[in-house]
Amino acid sequence: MITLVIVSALLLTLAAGKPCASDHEALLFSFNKQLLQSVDTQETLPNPSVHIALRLSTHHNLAKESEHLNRIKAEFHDGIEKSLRNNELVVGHLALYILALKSSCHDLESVHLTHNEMKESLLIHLKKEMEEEKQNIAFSHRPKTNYYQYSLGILALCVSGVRVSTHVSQKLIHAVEHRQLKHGESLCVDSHAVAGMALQCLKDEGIAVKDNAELDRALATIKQRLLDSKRDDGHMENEFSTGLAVQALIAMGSQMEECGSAMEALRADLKKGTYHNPMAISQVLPALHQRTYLHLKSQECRNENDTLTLDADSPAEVLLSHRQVSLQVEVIRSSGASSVFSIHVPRGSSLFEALNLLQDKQTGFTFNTEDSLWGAFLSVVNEERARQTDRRYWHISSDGTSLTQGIKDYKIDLAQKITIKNTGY
Ligand code: B12
Repeated sequence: MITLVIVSALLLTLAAGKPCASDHEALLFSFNKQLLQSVDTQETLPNPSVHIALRLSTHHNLAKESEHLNRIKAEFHDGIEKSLRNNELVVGHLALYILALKSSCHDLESVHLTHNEMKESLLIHLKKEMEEEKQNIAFSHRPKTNYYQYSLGILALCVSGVRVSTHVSQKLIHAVEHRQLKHGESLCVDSHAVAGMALQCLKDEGIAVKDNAELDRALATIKQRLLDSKRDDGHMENEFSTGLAVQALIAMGSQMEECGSAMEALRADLKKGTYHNPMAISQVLPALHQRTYLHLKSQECRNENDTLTLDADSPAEVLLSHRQVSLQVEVIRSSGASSVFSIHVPRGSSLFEALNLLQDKQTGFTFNTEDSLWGAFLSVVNEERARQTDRRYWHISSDGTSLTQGIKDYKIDLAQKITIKNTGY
């Protein structure tokens, strides 16, 4: 009897010591399907982050994945060339594009960007943009895009086996040390996670950096900040940064117990149905498979399990409640002038639907959005544009708490006051 108790206790301890192990195969399989479903519609633009997550998964639908890659090579590629014509930097999109091609073992040298009547390979172009970003950091202490994208750039070059200039990597190491990886006002867990994977890749690949000891210090700092961001419920910062944070911890060789509670939190989110946005799913799925972007270095694309199928039934229609909730919308312009609008909206409406109803009422409220990989980004309110080039954006909060989702994902379930404030970052 005593032996039985000891053996059971031992088994439990072993299971608890392996909390990163995926014991929820069925849950994971259906989450995987949900992501595949999102690429099966022509309505949304092809998304390289989604492609990477599908390719890092255990089960595949090779035909759908190949179709999706072709759409990325056509439509997403065109989008990058269009941005280049508008003289915009494309570091983040280009890095994800390269990683997506790598994830499907596609020959990178066979894909070129046409810019100023010149044809350039993706990696050469990314190297040039990273040099430009490095100059931006030297002159204005930050990249033109942001450190999240700068880190993705280093990661894509490193994973593709391309040498990263020591000046480029040094700028990221320095930024980590000087707490410059921010999201709005606070330290950005997502950017730390991507920076961690990028710097770990340099270390693993033996790519020369200015000072090896400083690289190790930056990696230790990142790891500590990720662990410090852990909340009581296991999430690291929030539901949408935890996936990347876990990926980074795995990549940095963390012990299982360091990410166990975060993994549990992700599984609980899955059960609750927290993730609908394909971009959010794409950042969580690899972690649940215990895979990281660093695995793309050795991606082989051979003998893959091709059993992921789509369900025939269409997604259930969301029925809005007849009950109305009252919503106040306060707009604070860059001058500080504020105006408040009131409206009743069906319970369960998205903030986007609510803002549309408010706009239709012609009370003087208007808004506009821009497309991004995360969906609709609120860019213009009451004819005032918060320009990213001026480092401004419309920050959104509800009853004083910053929203952790965008206007299309955030649902209005209770009466509340939404504040939309033109803010510098
Ligand atoms: C940098 C960043 C910002 C910057 C973007 C400007 C810049 N040039 O740096 C600023 C500070 C403006 C910002 C604002 C917001 N952000 Co933000 N942001 C990021 C971050 C760290 C990187 C995005 C990026 O550059 N991606 C790389 C390129 C390749 O992809 P991209 O999609 O084309 O990039 C653009 C969009 O991501 C867009 N963007 C940035 N944030 C958000 C948020 C939403 C909801 C949308 C639709 C678009 C969007 O800006 C990027 C540059 O143009 C991500 C982290 C992550 N895990 O992705 C969070 C992240 C996307 N943001 C998030 C949030 C919540 C917001 C805000 C809603 C916060 C708020 N309460 O106001 C606002 C957006 C409000 C609005 N006006 O619609 C969440 C989204 C989660 C979700 N479920 O939707 C993330 C995942 C962070 C997190 N873990 O909480 N963000």
